[in-house]
Amino acid sequence: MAGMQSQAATRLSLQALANLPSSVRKPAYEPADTRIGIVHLGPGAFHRAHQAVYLDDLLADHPDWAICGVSLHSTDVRNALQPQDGLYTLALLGEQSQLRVIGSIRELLCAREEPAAVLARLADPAVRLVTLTITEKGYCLAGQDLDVSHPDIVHDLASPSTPHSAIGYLVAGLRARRQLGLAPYTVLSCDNLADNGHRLRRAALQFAQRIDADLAEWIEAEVAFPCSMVDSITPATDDALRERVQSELGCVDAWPIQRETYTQWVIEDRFCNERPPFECVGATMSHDIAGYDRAKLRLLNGAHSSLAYLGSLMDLETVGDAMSEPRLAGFVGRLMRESIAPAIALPEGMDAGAYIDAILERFRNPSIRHRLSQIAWDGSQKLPVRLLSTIADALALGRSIAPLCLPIAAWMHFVRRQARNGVALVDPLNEVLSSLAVATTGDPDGDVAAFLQLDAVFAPLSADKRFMAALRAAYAALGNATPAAVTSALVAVH
Ligand code: CS2
Repeated sequence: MAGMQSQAATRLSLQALANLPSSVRKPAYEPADTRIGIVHLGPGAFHRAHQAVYLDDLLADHPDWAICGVSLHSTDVRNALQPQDGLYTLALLGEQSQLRVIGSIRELLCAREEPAAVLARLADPAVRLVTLTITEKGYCLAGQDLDVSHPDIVHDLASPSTPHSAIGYLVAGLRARRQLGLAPYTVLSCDNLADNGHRLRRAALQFAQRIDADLAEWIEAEVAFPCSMVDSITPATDDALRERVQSELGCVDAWPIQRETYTQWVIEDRFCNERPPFECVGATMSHDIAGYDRAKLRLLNGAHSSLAYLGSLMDLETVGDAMSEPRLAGFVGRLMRESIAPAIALPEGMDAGAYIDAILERFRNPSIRHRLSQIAWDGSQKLPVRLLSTIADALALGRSIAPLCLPIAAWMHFVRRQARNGVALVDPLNEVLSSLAVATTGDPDGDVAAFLQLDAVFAPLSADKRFMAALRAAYAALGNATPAAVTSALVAVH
């Protein structure tokens, strides 16, 4: 027993790898022998559960594509992983759950504390690719354009050599490379935004134009911003995972992560510098990914957000719980089949029915506890790309939008409930939303009109009379938003 206790206190590290039990899969290469070829902005759980795993598969044969993970503001990831030589454990949650140690992140930086080191990496000729998972809010967009009133952008435009935002860093790095006569890196967005590469390119160009017109021209001509679609359900780390990992590894991992076994990465094959042979490790290289990203965002993520807000009002805790509620599960299945799929142009050859069935099966995965509260974060950023864009397309096609408005109305009730209970929202618009919600009275006309003032969320739909009427009806149908009232609304809507 004494031996076990002292082992349990050991930290995961390169040295500890040799002593891990054989049931735990380890990197098939010497992490110390790899070289950094990618800078990744935003090495949170999703990146570490998804892209870093594809690279971990690749490094054995292609050792010059290791990752430098850069957090823009928080020191948490660096402080957790640096003492572990960048190693961390991934739990794959399926019928047979497996633990795997990932070694592809070889350097961790926090830009706020080490800006010079980040800029030096971006200017390193061995870095040929910059990838990003900074979530919707990290793009600092207002609609399709760069939000030049965003405090980080205001700062970066005034001091472009000491940026705060991801856009500021991307452009500062490109500027340095141009000055040094180096080829630019490709910029690959891996966030849940339709046309993510195009949006990022537009924002970067708008930023560059304001600081240096020649640089903007160079970026426009020389830099590729391919789009990509990423998919893997990644529930946040909890104590149960930490304990399981510690007991199976026999050593401490400060920040293990977990995800379902399913994973998909579709990448537009348009790079301006060398790229890793992603196709060798299961990613799909494509010349046109538009369609894949829309289908995934609007079907999977649209359904997820619907479950999150409706399910939270029903006092349910996880996606699994929500899928066990026949009325809610039935509503979401119909929403995808009858309201979302017919309103989008699906990629050629995609069987919508099979795709939807597979998503519902993933949501029912009994090995996963994916909290609705996690999915409910950042609603103001997620709803426009996940559901409101489908509503706009459905209106253009003259289709009914009543079912699509129910989750939007549920979000409003959810925001209202959190404000009335004094629970802070996890959302960049938290303050605006809370003061708006506190002033609501429960009257559908007044409340919906107040929410529709939020241009950042509702433009360009806010003035559409059909949308206003359908949203008011959905808001009224949810009544006082108790579980019983939500259940009745779910039944009545279709
Ligand atoms: C989820 C996504 O948290 C959320 O908003 O909808 O993280 C979802 O699990 C992934 O996009 C699946 O690929």
